[in-house]
Amino acid sequence: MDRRALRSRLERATVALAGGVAAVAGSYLVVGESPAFVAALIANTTVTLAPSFLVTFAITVLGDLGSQLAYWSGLAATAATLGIVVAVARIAVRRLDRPLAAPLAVAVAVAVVGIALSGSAASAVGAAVGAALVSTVVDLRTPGDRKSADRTDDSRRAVLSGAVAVAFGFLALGGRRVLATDRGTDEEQVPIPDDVAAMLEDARAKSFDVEFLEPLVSDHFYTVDIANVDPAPAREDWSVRIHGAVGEETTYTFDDIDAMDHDHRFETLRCVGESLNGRKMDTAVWTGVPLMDLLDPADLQGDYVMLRAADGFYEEFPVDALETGFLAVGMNGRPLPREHGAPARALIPGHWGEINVKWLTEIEILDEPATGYWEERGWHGTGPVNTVAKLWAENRLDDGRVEVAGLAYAGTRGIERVEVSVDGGATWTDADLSDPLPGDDVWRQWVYRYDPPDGAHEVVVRATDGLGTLQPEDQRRAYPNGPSGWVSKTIEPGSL
Ligand SMILES: Nc1nc2c(c(=O)[nH]1)N[C@H]1C(S)=C(S)[C@@H](COP(=O)(O)O)O[C@H]1N2
Ligand SMILES: [Mo]
Repeated sequence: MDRRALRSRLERATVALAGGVAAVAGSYLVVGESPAFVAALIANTTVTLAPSFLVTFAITVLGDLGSQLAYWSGLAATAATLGIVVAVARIAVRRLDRPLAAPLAVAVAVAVVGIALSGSAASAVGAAVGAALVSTVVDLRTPGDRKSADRTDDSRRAVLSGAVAVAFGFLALGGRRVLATDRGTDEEQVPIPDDVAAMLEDARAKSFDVEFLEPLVSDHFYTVDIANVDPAPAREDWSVRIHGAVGEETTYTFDDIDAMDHDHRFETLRCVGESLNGRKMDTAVWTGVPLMDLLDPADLQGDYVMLRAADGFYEEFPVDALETGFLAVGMNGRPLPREHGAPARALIPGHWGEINVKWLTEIEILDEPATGYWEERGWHGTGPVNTVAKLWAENRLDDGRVEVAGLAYAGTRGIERVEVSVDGGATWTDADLSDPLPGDDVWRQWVYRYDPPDGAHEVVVRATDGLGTLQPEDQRRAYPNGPSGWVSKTIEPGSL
């Protein structure tokens, strides 16, 4: 291929890709990051189809960066897909000597594929307008210029298409922000019920006054899920179906749940995929109904249960664990936020986070054990959590002492004791524990203050659970059984 032909191919590819990018931006402008977003399907499918070693690497090594990468590769794959659609449309009408043939063909083709990807006409129209805009601008020429298309023209059009796509992308980002704030969120205006306010106050009062230490009700609650674009089922459309090995198949709508007696409970969640001293462990006050209130009328007849969700996630575990389970519809006195599973999620006390299924849609009772989403990928994350004492705060006090503090958690076994060593594990002293919050599955804070030796020294922390069991010392990585071991850190008093 000569250079001229190569250059013109590159130009066509750039214009097509720019069209794809503008299509993604156009859809975003109209529907935002909702399930109707044109990138949602591809972004969510790539995670599910990705090889499990890659997903494990992303979770355990890259953490939040991994989710960001997954999200952006989903956007890029969608832009590339729509770019191919743009290219095909432009090639199809190349020989028609009509000024608007290319933009029109692009608009129609992107709209059709956009509907297929998003199921939303509005989203598809946004995408079509974005792609057609790029096509229109690059085809604008001065009259009589037609035959003189040369290589300067090629590169000019390529650069122009890129510039239009980028400018439109920023416009969509900004425009979306304006549209979103305009509507406001009614949910945030709902007053916090008095009983929840009292629980939050209790947690505040029992939290130590230690700088950089997370309070007993988390300021920021972590999120982990397989959805790159979270589901957003409307309350009116949501229901949870109880079926399988049951005497009586039952379905509850949100109104049905709303009409039942609600409880509030403190509960801690921890992800099996976090690092030993990681931050994927948090506590909230949850509002909802005991799962058995829904399950009793169904007459359960199997020994296992599979929970299924609107994002295609599913987890299986022994049915006994449902006995203390909870269907949460509220968090810290507000309606359950979208990223934590609105309108309703399961809470299964004492177990790793993954079976606390968000956007819950089905409770299927099984006679035989089955395999959940993460267990298919090699994890063992459906059982009780490992005991841990995190070291999250290291401060130098005015009087020269060092203050170390953190949170300890052992699921429903509870935390009885936390010990600290400031000499690498040779000698141990008890840390102070925060007064326990009511509830069977709640973490506790610990704090310890000491006169530091000169220079660097190793601080080690270990917890004993409510059964009197000291946690195992050996440090083990998250995969596949969840992190375990004593947290240790080298502290240099001079640099605090
Ligand atoms: N539907 C659904 N529920 C889910 C997940 C998911 O990917 N999809 N992730 C699970 C995992 S691995 C964890 S650790 C917890 C995290 O809950 P959070 O995001 O509210 O902190 O949700 C669990 N529930
Ligand atoms: Mo998790």
